[in-house]
Amino acid sequence: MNFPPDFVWGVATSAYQIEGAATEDGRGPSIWDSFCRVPGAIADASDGSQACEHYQRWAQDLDLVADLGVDAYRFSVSWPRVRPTGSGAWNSKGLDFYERLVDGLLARGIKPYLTLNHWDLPQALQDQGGWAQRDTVHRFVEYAQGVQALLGDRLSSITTHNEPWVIAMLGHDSGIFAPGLKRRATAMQVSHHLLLSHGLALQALRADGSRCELGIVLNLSPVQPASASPADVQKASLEDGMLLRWYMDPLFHARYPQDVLEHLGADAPQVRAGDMEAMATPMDFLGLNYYTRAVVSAEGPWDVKRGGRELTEMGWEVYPEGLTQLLLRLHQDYRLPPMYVTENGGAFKDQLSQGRVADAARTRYLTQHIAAVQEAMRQGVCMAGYMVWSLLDNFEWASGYDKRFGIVHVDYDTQQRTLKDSGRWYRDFLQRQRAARHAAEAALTGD
Ligand code: PNW
Repeated sequence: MNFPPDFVWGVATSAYQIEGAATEDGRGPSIWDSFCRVPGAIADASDGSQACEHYQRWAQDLDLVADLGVDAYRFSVSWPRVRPTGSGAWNSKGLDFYERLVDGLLARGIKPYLTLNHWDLPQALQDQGGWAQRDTVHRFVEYAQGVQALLGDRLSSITTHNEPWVIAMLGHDSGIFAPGLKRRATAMQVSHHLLLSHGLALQALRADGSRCELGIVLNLSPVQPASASPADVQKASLEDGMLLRWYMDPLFHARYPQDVLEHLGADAPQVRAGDMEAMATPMDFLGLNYYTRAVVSAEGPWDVKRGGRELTEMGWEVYPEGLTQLLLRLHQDYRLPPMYVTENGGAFKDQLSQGRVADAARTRYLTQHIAAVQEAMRQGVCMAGYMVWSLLDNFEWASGYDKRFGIVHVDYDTQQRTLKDSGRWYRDFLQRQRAARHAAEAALTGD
């Protein structure tokens, strides 16, 4: 497989899933700290208070990232670590941590890709209504400006939000994620405020002289009808509207999709003059997290199809051609900046035995999805990079620690890290990519 020489290869993590140190050095509580205390919310009744102890072990973890030979590391900042109540005083010890992390990446020759909001909203802001409140939009813009003022000169990339659909729908409609609310109208207002805060943050960061690539990360899937029946086809089209067009249309066409607005009726969000234009502020990149396709039928809620295909431990179907389909469709329907796959990977039954994790299924998953990206590029889609989810086994939200996505195994008793076979494969793959890159450059310069 040959990719362009400037294609960015990476690995990804997020703050609440790996850092631990939930009460250290002045970090304030986040909505995930609170949600984890709700009985039954987390499958194994765990939380992120210790996780991978990355807050203490960051230097060792960055050595692992460097050993892989990636170009970039995608991580997120914990908002309540750097501004404990989301407004008011900043926490210098929290800021120091991210400064050490970013400098540590640069010292190892790795590009820092920073995400501002990977779900861990300060609880104090939730107490005032959270993302359903328009004020939170302005608190987020201040947060973005504060982080850029400190780190912007050393970052390659800033993502405003990770997966606004998940925050809105899983957090405020089904309620299976923090803050655990179950009201459609609230969820849609939250999605509006996330998109608005994204656009206003981009404007503010640019006004402050940003030198980073700026964008957003969406979780998208092709949404397919379970059968050719008109009812299933119609349902699939509506779910595609809720998942993909609800975010892509405002970001790129400054409008919400009409069919979804009509379906929502009174649950549609309150929109003020100027909001739609702000949301469509041009981006430097679009990030996509891809795991599987969605197959929907008129009767049931949407589901992953269990059509004999391999399922991961999450119950998600392994469906790499869906990634090619998705990228081609986006390329056809929108005028896009370069895209990254900012997350892709799987939870599999890993067994650590004699210092080795023989996770052939994960290696196969990654190989097939990287090939799917390449196929889209061959058909003309502009792709800037690909990142594996995840560097480490970590706190998998409502699933707790039982589901492991890492290419590095974590023993939660000893905090020992072990590179899995998939991690070795990724390292070797990247080495071959680099060798091909050098050969191509040598051919160009004629030596
Ligand atoms: C993403 N869904 O979450 C997140 O960005 C990661 O933090 C997470 O660990 C990873 O995927 C694996 O789950 C999602 O149900 C969680 O559609 C759930 C869904 C999608 C994305």
